[in-house]
Amino acid sequence: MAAPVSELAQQQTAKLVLLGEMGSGKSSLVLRYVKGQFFDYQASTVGAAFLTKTLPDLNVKFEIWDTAGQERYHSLAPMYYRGAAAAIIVYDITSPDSFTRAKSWVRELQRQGNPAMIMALAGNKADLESQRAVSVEEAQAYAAENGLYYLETSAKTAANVNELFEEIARKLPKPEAAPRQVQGGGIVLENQQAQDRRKGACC
Ligand SMILES: Nc1nc2c(ncn2[C@@H]2O[C@H](COP(=O)(O)OP(=O)(O)OP(=O)(O)O)[C@@H](O)[C@H]2O)c(=O)[nH]1
Ligand SMILES: [Mg+2]
Repeated sequence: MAAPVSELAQQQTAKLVLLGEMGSGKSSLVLRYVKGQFFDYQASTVGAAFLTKTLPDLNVKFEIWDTAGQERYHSLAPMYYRGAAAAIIVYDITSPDSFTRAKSWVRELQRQGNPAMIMALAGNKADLESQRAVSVEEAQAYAAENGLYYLETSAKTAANVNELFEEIARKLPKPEAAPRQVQGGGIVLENQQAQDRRKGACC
């Protein structure tokens, strides 16, 4: 019996960038998601860190750029968000300044990012409810106005971390499948990236 189309689908590679104020928890979210780890002391990122994660069920491989929040690295950011299929903008629910900074990242991406980019807003450190300084209602309203997918997360407890990345993977536009005739009369489906690779296309 022929394999279902879903089994023939090519793996999709998607560039994903994390942006947000220093200390909001970008690296912690990525480490929790990719390695299942959390550190109470997490060194501040220098430049950016690169990690990958494959989601076999969704046929997606994320190439993740975890950027540095320190202002002095701001000028490097376009290098990481350009060409990204998705961005996670992180703020810390105990820090109103980090929410303001998140909004300025959203504005920058709206002006200079890929117009088709999927943008997610993550209110991190949700485990610190007693120190909350940004309400769910305010963040939700802002996200709705700006077409952002919004979740509160905790890298510490792992709450909503898998959900955040998986929902982004589900929202990625599917690569167009073009039928290709093969010997024996069968048809295989391959995506545009695979076709480009065969043609030797680059970058
Ligand atoms: N309680 C709590 N602490 C967290 C959480 N996420 C991160 N932290 C802590 O917050 C601090 C900063 O986390 P990082 O992941 O380094 O933050 P970052 O956004 O990568 O910071 P930069 O690399 O400097 O931009 C660390 O001490 C983490 O342990 C969380 O969900 N809950
Ligand atoms: Mg970091």
